Amino acid sequence: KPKVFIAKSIPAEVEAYIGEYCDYKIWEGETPIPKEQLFHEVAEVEGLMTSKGVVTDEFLDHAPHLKIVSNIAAGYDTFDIEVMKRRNIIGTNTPNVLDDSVADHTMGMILMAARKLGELDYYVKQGKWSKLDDGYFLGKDVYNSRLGIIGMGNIGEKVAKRASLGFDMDVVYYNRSRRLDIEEKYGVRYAEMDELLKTADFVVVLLPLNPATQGIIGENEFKLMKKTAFFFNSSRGKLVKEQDLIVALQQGEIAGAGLDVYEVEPVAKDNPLLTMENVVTLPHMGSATEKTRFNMAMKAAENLVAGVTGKQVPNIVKELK
Ligand code: 8YV
Repeated sequence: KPKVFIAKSIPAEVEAYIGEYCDYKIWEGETPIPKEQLFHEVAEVEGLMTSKGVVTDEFLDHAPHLKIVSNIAAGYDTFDIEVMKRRNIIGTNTPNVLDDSVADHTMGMILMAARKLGELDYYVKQGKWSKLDDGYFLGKDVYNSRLGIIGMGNIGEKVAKRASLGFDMDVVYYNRSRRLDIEEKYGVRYAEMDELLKTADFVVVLLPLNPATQGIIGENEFKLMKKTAFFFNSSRGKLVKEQDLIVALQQGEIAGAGLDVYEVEPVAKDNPLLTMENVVTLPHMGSATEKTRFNMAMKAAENLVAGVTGKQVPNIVKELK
């Protein structure tokens, strides 16, 4: 059986499936696995399953037999695409299975920030609810407001559907290409980036991270937004110049934010974002439901097994096809 290494714990059923076809080892320690340890573990293997492993020349020099890196995530910004192309390494992700969970979570962040749900929860738990005066903790309505979605991919579509059909939001989106199918299905409208930023009450970025999108949101974008608007990021921290976001929040250029992702993760304890009451800070949990994480692991396992047994690999990322 081909040797594979699994760099994080996975459900027993997924492990059993891999065991049918592969001679496997699973990393049981803290994730991410330390780099030197990973280099050691991949010396003999043909397949690696990971969610955080950075695939570079240095890494591949330690994995001379490697055929496939199966990423347990939709995002694959950890892949150096040029290096993988040159060295003929298969790279896969887990598309589709997490879209609804991430969209639910994104709507949750929007509601949390707009209606101050986190603050209210904390207030009650601290035993402060003796009387709740009218006029305290007043939020902003989500329904009937305008949502601007930057990036209309699979997750963008699911957010657009919820916002438009469920929350009566006026949804505008910006994307490299028009998505007429989504416009028609959910009554959403394409807008240029400037118009979106200038008019939306809630702006959410749902783009993949790559050299073209890194730092796509910064000072200029926050300046264009309404002072009453909120900014959300459920995709990748590096899409946003985080220092510019901090300044925009400090200077009142925008009203608040909701973040599941950061430039550096885990976020540094002294990051000013963590002391701002108008910022919802979550620990990169968009896909984290039992069912979705199971489905992601299973999909990644199917990719891994196909890659090391010479079968057709279902989810090769588009840049490597
Ligand atoms: C995480 C994600 O990677 O799918 C993605 O791109 O960002 C998430 O699902 C998750 O932490 C995987 O472990």
